[in-house]
Amino acid sequence: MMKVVQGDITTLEVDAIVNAANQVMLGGGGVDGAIHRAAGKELFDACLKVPEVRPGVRCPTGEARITPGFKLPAKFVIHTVGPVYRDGQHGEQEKLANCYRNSLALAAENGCRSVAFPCISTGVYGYPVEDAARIAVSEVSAFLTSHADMTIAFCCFSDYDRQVYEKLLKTGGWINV
Ligand code: AR6
Repeated sequence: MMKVVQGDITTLEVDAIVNAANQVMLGGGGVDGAIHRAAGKELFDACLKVPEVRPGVRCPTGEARITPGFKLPAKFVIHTVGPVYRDGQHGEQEKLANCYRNSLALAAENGCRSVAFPCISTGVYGYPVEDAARIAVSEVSAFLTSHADMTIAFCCFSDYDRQVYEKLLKTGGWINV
């Protein structure tokens, strides 16, 4: 099932929380900073051990990597890197969809039954939340057709984001985007 929650993702008691990271994967601002602060220094050390695929890139845009959650209530952190939004004409949609697809595949591979996502790319990376939410809900609902036992939460930080997701789930407006 899918659900919408509002609040700080670092407090959620789920099997995995997803981090809106950057390619270097060593922390940053926004939800990334909050997750690193709450998980503790061990998360930084675990990220450092993730091999670079090329200099300065541990996780290319659209891909995902998993680490333990350390001090978090969540068992795992799945780090994914959303696209920086330019104008919607530079493959942003496909890259954002890949974030959800790859994060969910990694969660399933690691036996997670409950996963929480923040609104990836919609902060510093500038993705319009309405468009990002349609992609998020579309990918999650497609994934759930073959993983009906899993619970996926969209963890919204703001009232506005929560309303966008709630409206989408209520109207089914994500179908065929
Ligand atoms: N819990 C849930 N959501 C949160 C939290 C929190 N504690 N804190 C912020 N958000 P952003 P991006 C929301 O900017 O756009 C970082 O520096 C926030 O309100 O965190 O993918 C990384 O290192 C927004 O809705 O991620 C990258 O460099 C959403 O999380 C870059 O920012 C995503 O905003 C990634 O940018």
